[in-house]
Amino acid sequence: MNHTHPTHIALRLLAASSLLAAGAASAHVTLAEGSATAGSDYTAAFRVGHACKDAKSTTGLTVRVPAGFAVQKAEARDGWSLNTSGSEISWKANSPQDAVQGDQKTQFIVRGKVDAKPGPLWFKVLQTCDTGSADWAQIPASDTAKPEFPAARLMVLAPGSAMPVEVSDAWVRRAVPGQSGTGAFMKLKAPAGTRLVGASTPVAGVAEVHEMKMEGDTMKMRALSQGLELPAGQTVELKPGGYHLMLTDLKQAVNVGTTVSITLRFVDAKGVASEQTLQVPVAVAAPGGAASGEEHQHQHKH
Ligand SMILES: [Cu+2]
Repeated sequence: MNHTHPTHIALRLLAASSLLAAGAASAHVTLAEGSATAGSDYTAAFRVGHACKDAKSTTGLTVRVPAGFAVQKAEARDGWSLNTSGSEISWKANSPQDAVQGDQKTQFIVRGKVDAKPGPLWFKVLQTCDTGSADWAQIPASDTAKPEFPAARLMVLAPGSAMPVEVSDAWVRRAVPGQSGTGAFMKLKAPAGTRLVGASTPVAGVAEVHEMKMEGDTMKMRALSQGLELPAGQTVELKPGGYHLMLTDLKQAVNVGTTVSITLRFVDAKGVASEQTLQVPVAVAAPGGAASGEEHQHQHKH
């Protein structure tokens, strides 16, 4: 897949603000884009990736639209009937064949405008299945609470506050058992200028923003103590042989076929901090690119 906005699908960007609790399980119904600026147009794409417990398929979805979101249009789906009643939008499969099967992933889309004040805005979603249903309607009592059936959350941002950074082509280099470090690479594009100041991941004790440079005939690496500048609208590439995220003190092997959760920390020009958590796939080399950089991987001279 080669999406221009892989944050939507390929990377499964889960959270776009420090206020968001990370790590929504894939079984939950969540919004593909977790944040939006107050007053802006917003496409609410409700992601369904699992049927209800013990069910084979999803046969219906009902979104209870909260005050604070003005619906412009709910998108019809082939083979499904769409009904709007008051603040409720419902899709229903016309036949079992049209239902969303098991682990098939899809999105139910509602376009509109965010009228709410900054803060979390909750969309309660009833998922109905061939057997039973799941009502994603719980609003967590705190940022760290993890209810079993959380409502889908949209974090409404104040205009001018930290905008999510677009992340594309992210990957983590595979690390075999016993290997102490590896690197993570990606393209970053900040809509408003910001600075990548740090990162963290459960798989490594240390995650740092590094720069790699030739000094004479030696490749040297150093941590960027001031972070990495991301000028507005420009794509900055973290790649083997250049800027990268260095993951050291690895806690486990990092295997191809898995993903690594990485939280990036940003500070914008006004000093506003934000963070984004990504699920980054593990690879041997850059997706679609030439294998390179392996030879530089462990040349640490800090
Ligand atoms: Cu490094």
